[in-house]
Amino acid sequence: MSNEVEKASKSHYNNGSETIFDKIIAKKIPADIIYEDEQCLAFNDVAPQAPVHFLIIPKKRIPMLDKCEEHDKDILGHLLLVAKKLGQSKLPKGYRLVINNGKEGCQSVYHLHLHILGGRQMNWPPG
Ligand code: DGP
Repeated sequence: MSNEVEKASKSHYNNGSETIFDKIIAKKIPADIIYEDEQCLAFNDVAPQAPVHFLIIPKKRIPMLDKCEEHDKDILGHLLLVAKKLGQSKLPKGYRLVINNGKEGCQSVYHLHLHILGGRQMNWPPG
């Protein structure tokens, strides 16, 4: 079992309580931030799975995709458009977008995040 799968197996939905990503948003702990606007933050993943691997998170505390509602459609669209903008500029040959949702989806941090991976040929199907 990989480290990331093990972490996900020990994590669970936390009723929307604070996560490490809230501390990154509040700048209480450091992160390698590559983009920020009023609604979201992007920073390099601490455990990269590809030469380029960063995360885009909403500043609003949304624990996971499953908890998104109709009123979250603007922020969800915004996250995708930021992913496109950063992906196009940093990974012009292509990139992958991943959202892990829940235990079997391998989610370990219960604050919604998009993984953007690239800088090498991606394989399919993913593990
Ligand atoms: P997921 O398994 O989809 O919940 O991915 C969570 C990701 O978050 C994982 O790839 C590692 C990353 N991560 C966890 N804690 C930190 C941290 O404190 N800083 C940064 N930069 N990344 C983190």
